[in-house]
Amino acid sequence: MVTITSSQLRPLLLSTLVIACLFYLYAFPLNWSSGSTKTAHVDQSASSAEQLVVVSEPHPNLPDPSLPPAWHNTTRANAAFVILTRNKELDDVRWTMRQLEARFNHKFNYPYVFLNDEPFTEEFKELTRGMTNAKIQYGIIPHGHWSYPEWIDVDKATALREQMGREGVIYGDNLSYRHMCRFESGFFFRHPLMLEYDYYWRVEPSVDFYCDIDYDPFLYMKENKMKYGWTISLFEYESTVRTLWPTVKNFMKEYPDLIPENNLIDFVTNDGGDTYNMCHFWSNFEIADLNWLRGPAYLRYFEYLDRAGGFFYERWGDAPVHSIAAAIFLNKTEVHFFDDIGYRHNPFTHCPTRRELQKKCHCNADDNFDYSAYSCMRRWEEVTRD
Ligand SMILES: Nc1nc2c(ncn2[C@@H]2O[C@H](COP(=O)(O)OP(=O)(O)O)[C@@H](O)[C@H]2O)c(=O)[nH]1
Ligand SMILES: *[C@@H]1O[C@H](CO)[C@@H](O)[C@H](O)[C@H]1NC(C)=O
Ligand SMILES: *[C@@H]1O[C@H](CO)[C@@H](O)[C@H](O)[C@H]1NC(C)=O
Ligand SMILES: *[C@@H]1O[C@H](CO)[C@@H](O)[C@H](O)[C@H]1NC(C)=O
Ligand SMILES: [Mg+2]
Repeated sequence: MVTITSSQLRPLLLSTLVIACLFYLYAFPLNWSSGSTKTAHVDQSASSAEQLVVVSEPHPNLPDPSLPPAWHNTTRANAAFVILTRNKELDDVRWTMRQLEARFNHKFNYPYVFLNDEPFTEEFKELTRGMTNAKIQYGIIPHGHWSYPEWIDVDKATALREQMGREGVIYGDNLSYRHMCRFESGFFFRHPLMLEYDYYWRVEPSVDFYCDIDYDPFLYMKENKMKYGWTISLFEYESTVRTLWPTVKNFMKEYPDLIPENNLIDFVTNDGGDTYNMCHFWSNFEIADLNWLRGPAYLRYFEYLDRAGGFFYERWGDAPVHSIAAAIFLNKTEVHFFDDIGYRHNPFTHCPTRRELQKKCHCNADDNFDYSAYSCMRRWEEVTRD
């Protein structure tokens, strides 16, 4: 008779178990794509293994991984990034493109349009070309879009600029900054390279993009008939726009037919239109409709402001100019707050705070600017509340 000691029993039991398992698998092959695995998983988590093995399920708001990604849809908007910049900002441009590509554009390949008042260097072209698979176009700004119009008194403009400099106004004594603001207010959208596009996303060197953008914001704008999109709003320096609102009021009086009744004017005024409350969308980020800017209402408006001279005699920024246009010409269904686009332009950050958005971002929600003292977010919410 064969006696089995307890030390011999263990390997025997083990091999019996293995053989039994193999037989089970042979008889009932596992089908990983069938519902049976799900049942097995549930059974397991119900047992004592629950404490040891925690399976993290995908968040229900994330796209279903078994479906093709959203960007496999080949429908794209007719759109481009537009970046006004100088050759010396090359490294800052690359810094930003890296994030834009990683967070969004490697999946969509929207083209880039670079604009400059001087020719781009070969180095600039070569080292931006290397950052993306998308088409890149490099444009020079026509002289008339970056110079004094003939009706401006240059001596008066110079004197007022020097005075603003002495008063310590930010960019107060800076002529190129004024050309930049006038160009962004009235000309970028009619640069020859921009004429072929319907939507633009404005980007500046050295800005940050913090969140995965897994859908197409251009198509979102198009499908929802939206004309202007933003992420940060804030108060303007009053000393730069003293006569802007009086000029806008005269414009509205002269062209009442261009002003729809149901607009967003209360975003920029707290007293029914009497004075400007300094609120504006920060225009270093914009996703918007080029045909709106190229349309008769906006062009009339820009021409009116340009004639008034405030781009040179004061220091009107393109941000209040665009924002006031959005407020007087558009309604709340046509202006979109891109809460899901985490973004920083020094010194302010928009970082989504809702948990399901935050999960796709690498910014700190505590840095979110939306409800700080200089933000116009509260005004926006009051104005767009139903
Ligand atoms: N080509 C060119 N671009 C400029 C010039 N000045 C400003 N920019 C661009 O215009 C945008 C706004 O200028 P920036 O200095 O960032 O102004 P800020 O954001 O108001 O402080 C940025 O994209 C700059 O690269 C200039 O003289 N020439
Ligand atoms: C696996 O399960 C799926 C879904 O239940 C079923 O369609 C498929 O035929 C099964 N495959 C095999 C080999 O049993
Ligand atoms: C004018 O402003 C630009 C920013 O747009 C800045 O880079 C430049 O140094 C300023 N020039 C002077 C003379 O302050
Ligand atoms: C907003 O304007 C659009 C275009 O003019 C119009 O179709 C829409 O009905 C307006 N919506 C509201 C809420 O006024
Ligand atoms: Mg900037």
